[in-house]
Amino acid sequence: MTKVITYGTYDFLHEGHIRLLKRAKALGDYLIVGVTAEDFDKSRGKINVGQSLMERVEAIRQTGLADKIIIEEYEGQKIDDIRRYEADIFTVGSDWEGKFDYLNEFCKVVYLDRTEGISSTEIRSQNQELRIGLVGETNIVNKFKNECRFVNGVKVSGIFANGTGYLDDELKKLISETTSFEALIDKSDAVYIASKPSEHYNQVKTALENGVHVICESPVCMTQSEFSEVSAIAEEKRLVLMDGIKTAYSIAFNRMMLLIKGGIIGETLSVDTTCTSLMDIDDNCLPPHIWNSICAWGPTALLPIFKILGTDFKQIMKFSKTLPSHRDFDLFTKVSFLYDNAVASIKVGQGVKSEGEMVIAGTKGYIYVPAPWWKTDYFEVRYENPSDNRRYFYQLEGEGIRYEILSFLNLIKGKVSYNQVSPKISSKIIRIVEEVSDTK
Ligand code: C2G
Repeated sequence: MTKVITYGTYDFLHEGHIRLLKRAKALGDYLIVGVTAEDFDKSRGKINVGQSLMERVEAIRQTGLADKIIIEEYEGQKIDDIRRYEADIFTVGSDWEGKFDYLNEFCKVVYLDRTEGISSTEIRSQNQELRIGLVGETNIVNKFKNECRFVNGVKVSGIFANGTGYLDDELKKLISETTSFEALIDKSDAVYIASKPSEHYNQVKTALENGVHVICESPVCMTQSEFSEVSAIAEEKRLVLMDGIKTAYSIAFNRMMLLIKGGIIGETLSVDTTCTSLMDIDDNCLPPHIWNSICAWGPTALLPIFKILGTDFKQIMKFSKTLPSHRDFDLFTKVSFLYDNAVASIKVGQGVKSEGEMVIAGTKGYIYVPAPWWKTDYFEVRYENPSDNRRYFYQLEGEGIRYEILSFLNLIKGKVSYNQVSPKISSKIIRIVEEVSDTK
């Protein structure tokens, strides 16, 4: 019996896949098909897979072509599988020509012609073309636009900005095509709002009232009452209102949260985060695009605290250094939190420099995340006995913005219902922003 083995993602199974499987089957008597697991796809840069693993396995099963279906979960598994199942032939489409020659050491390698003119990417794009309008003039808008290219089925519909600010040439050209915020939402299914925090509420409300989904840089609003109002509109219109704290969508951060919930450091007793970026701030002429520290960094710094310890802190103590002539502009802020059984603190600053690290202390050990912790692809779990320490690395492309956009898309498509930044956390973040910005 000649055993043939092949692998694929098989997202939205199509004629190209099926032709490949038929020809693979014809190479022998027994066909093993490896279907890639989501995490394995993500680790090799395929973040857009639209169907779940089980949907893709079921589609392969229904072809009746596979004598055995296995799941491909890790780099190097092909060698293990060829040995385990005593495969005589490994085959894959010609788009991989040369990439698997090393398997010749274990079995015969055959590349079969790829079927031109059809691809999962194309099918995904047709399924879900989402037009996203951009709002704002800072560099983060450039990054967001560039990251949209990595998410299938998403395209930029235009940009509304107050001046060119820090926009790149591509976006500067686009500005003239959209004369107002209303004109932008008319040609968009969703908007990404990165304007000044003081403009968020009106823009978020207008977009939602016009049936447009919203992803907004945090803080989404400047007061809790404004936020509950826009949340109610989103709820009533069944629209997505997403708090755009990109750290929340990074793989490393989410794995870290799961490990903590699983007790890897025991009971968490303290969470300390620091986020600073020293900006050129002139008290006499404050550039409009520079946000104060609690708005620029507060949401990010608060996120792990509220995710790990919850939002029911008992007391807070705050210290801010503000600009002499702009009492609502904090150059540096420290906020300490007292919980029933834990403490926490944030240190944030646009006019100060410190070590941008995060330390999460527990009864069995602690987690250390080096600067810049908020866009990390790496963290350590450390114990009393250093030989027990563990290091974790996770892919983080483009500062994690593409994962944020994908989460937004999946929330809109209804593929996921869980928002990485819950309205409760968003609201508590806004409460802290209010407290710190309250200059009374
Ligand atoms: N394929 C094809 N014609 C197409 C599209 C895909 O022949 N129009 C082939 C691919 O060459 C591959 C198989 O169908 O052999 C599955 O393709 P994908 O689902 O895109 O997965 P891919 O990442 O290419 O799988 O490690 C090997 C990879 O897992 C191969």
